[in-house]
Amino acid sequence: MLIKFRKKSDIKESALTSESFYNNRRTVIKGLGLAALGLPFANQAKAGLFDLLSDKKDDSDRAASQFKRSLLTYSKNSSYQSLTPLTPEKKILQYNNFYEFGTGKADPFASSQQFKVDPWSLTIDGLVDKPITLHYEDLLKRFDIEERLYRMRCVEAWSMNIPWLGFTLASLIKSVSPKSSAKYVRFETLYDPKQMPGQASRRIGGGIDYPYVEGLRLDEAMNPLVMLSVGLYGKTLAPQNGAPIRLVVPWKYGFKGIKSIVRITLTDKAPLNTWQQIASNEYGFLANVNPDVDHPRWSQASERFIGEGNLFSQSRKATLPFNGYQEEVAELYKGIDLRRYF
Ligand SMILES: Nc1nc2c(c(=O)[nH]1)N[C@H]1C(S)=C(S)[C@@H](COP(=O)(O)O)O[C@H]1N2
Ligand SMILES: [Mo]
Repeated sequence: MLIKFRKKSDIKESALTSESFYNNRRTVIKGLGLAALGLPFANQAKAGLFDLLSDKKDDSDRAASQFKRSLLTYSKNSSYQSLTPLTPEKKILQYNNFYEFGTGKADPFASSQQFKVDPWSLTIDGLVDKPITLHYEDLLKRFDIEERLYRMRCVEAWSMNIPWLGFTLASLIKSVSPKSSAKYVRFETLYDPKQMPGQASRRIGGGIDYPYVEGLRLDEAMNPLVMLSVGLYGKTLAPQNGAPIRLVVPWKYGFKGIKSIVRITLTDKAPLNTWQQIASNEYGFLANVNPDVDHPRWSQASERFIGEGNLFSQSRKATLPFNGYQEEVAELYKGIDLRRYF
C-alpha cells in the first residue's frame, strides 16, 4: 500500500491505494523475511496472509500469543439480524486497516497483540453541560450492549458483513447534555508511539500526522444507526479492530470508523478528518458510500466482498447508495450536492 513517504506529494500519489496484488506480494515477501529472521511475530504475519490465501485452520501457537478477548453479555437487535453471509471472524481479525500498527493488511494483527486496553479513559467534552471521563469498566457496563449485523464498505472497494456489539453514540451524547451551539462531533484515537509503531515512524505509519481524527455532523452522530462498538462476534474487540472502543457508521466509507477512541469533543466547527487532511481531493468529510461518485483513481460502483473462500474466489457485487442504508439516512443530505461534498 504505502511504501515510502517523504514529501506530501508522495502521499497524494499512493495514500490508501486500492489493495492490490502489489500489496499482497509485498506482504508475502515481508512475512517470509520475518520468518527467516525468527522474529517473534513472524508466524503471525505469515499465517495472516496464508489464511487469506488458503483458509488454513488456526494453529495453537499463534492462538496462545493472541490478545485475550472476553465474552460479552448482549441482546440481539432484531431490526439488524438478517444480513447474510457474515464475513468469517478470522478474516475480520486478520485483514485490517489500522495504520498506527502499519499500512499492510496483515500488519495490525501482527503487531498489536500486546496492546493495553485496561486501564483506558474516554473523555467526552467540548460544548456539553456534563463532560465525563469513562474508564474501561464503564465502557462495558454503563450502556446496554446490543448486537447489530452491518455492512462495512472500505473506500478501497472491498467490504465485509460484521456482527458488531455496542451501543448508540446518541445515547452517550444525550447523557452529556450537548449545548445548543454544538454542531459537530470530533473523535480522536489514542496517541502512544511506544505502543503504536506507526506513530513512532512515518514510514511504518504511512506518513499520517497522528493522532487519527474523525468527525460527524451532530445530526449524523445522533442517527440511531451510529454505534460505538466494544466488540464483535460475541466478544470484546481485538486491538486490530479498534479495542476497546471504536466508531461504526455503516453508510459511510470505513475510514470514518475511527478506532481506539480516547476523546469525543462536541464543537461548532467541522473537524478536519485525517484522510481529508492527507488528500482532500480524494477523501471528503461526509464520505457517504456512493456508487455514482468514483474515487479519482478507481471506480466505486462495485466492491469485493470478503466472505468464505480465498482472495481468488471472492466475487464482486454492486455497491449500494449509502451502503444500503438509504431509507434511514438519505433525509440527512436533502438539498446537498453529493458529488461536490463526497
Ligand atoms: N485510528 C484509526 N482508525 C481507523 C483506521 C486507521 O488507520 N486508524 N483505518 C480505517 C479504515 S480505512 C477502515 S476500512 C476501518 C477498518 O476496520 P477493520 O480493520 O476493523 O475492518 O478502520 C478505520 N479506522
Ligand atoms: Mo478503509
